[in-house]
Amino acid sequence: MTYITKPKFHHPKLPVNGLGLTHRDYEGTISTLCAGCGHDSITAAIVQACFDLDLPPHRVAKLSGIGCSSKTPAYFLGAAHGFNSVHGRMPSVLTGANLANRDLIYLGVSGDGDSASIGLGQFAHAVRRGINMVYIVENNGVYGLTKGQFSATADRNSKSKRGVVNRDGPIDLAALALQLGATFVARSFSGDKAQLVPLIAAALSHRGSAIIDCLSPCVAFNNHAGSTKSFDFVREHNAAVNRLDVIEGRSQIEAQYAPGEVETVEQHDGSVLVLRKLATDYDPHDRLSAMAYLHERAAHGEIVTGLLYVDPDAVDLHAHLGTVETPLNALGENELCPGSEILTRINASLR
Ligand SMILES: Cc1ncc(C[n+]2csc(CCOP(=O)(O)OP(=O)(O)O)c2C)c(N)n1
Ligand code: SF4
Ligand SMILES: [Mg+2]
Repeated sequence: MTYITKPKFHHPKLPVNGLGLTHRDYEGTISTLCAGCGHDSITAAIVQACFDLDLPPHRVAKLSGIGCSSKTPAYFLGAAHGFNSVHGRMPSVLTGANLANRDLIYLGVSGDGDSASIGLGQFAHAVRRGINMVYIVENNGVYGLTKGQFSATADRNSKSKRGVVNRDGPIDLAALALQLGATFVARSFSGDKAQLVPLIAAALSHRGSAIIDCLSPCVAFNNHAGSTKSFDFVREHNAAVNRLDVIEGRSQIEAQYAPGEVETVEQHDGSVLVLRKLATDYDPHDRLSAMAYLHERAAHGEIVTGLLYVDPDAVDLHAHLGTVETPLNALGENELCPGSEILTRINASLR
């Protein structure tokens, strides 16, 4: 079974938003991810942000690649347009859809493998073109769906569950997005809903490439040697009547802390994230300072979270190309065919 629908009934007194819709109207099918996966928290934050903004779900187009993260669009905005593309190819599909119909709200959801490994080129070109989209990378440093290989965002010298040490340097997608000219760049943590929901809402209101690099722990690939509840132990000590993978449910990791503070978060595998939330006097309007700050804090082993950079006057790909206001897919024959006289003139100008 690839998806499980949710029961339709709900409490009649559920709070409604400005459109008269409840949270349930912004949800999708039941998640089939591992219990405690950070990606589910991001799904909940997307649901909350869209509810808060009174977004009509059918005005949203959600697109993804392949991966556990890329499965998540099934779990929110069930009434939205959806397209689950090929691994690493979501950005080009989103670009095409956006060019054809500029009137929809484009929400791309991807993983660190999807965007920083196989899809790095696609990510880079979508960002530099300034496509009007929200692009969320659910970043766990591994290929969760294919059982925990390092992705290109994994830190040098980090250890996989099998004890392999990663010798490659990491790609920082927020730093890269800044360098590529994204007009909204943020980083957050799946367990910090108080920070993440407003960031998603702000990104949805931004007209340009809005990138959110969201750290999202993978609970499945975190076995400790010697644990009797580890993935390997259970498999080795289990007479198989079915070929099943057993994944232990964990509670989601949460972290709430004030602006300007540093918070250490221990992940399920024992590794530690050192998060620094931007101070309230941080100025997010200076691209160069944002880049310098990211690198400076990274040198201290800290991961900066918050709104790193925003250009409130951003213009998108359609403005760069000078396309008409009417979505291209709504143009009729009259607009698309200028008539033989004008065509003759164009042809003459090209001789
Ligand atoms: C062209 C292609 N190559 C490889 C794969 C196998 N594959 C599926 S998902 C995945 C990695 C997913 O990692 P990530 O994007 O980080 O998502 P996560 O599962 O960690 O959320 C890979 C390598 C594939 N489906 N297609
Ligand atoms: S394998 Fe990791 S990323 Fe995939 S659903 Fe499980 S916890 Fe989430
Ligand atoms: Mg991943």
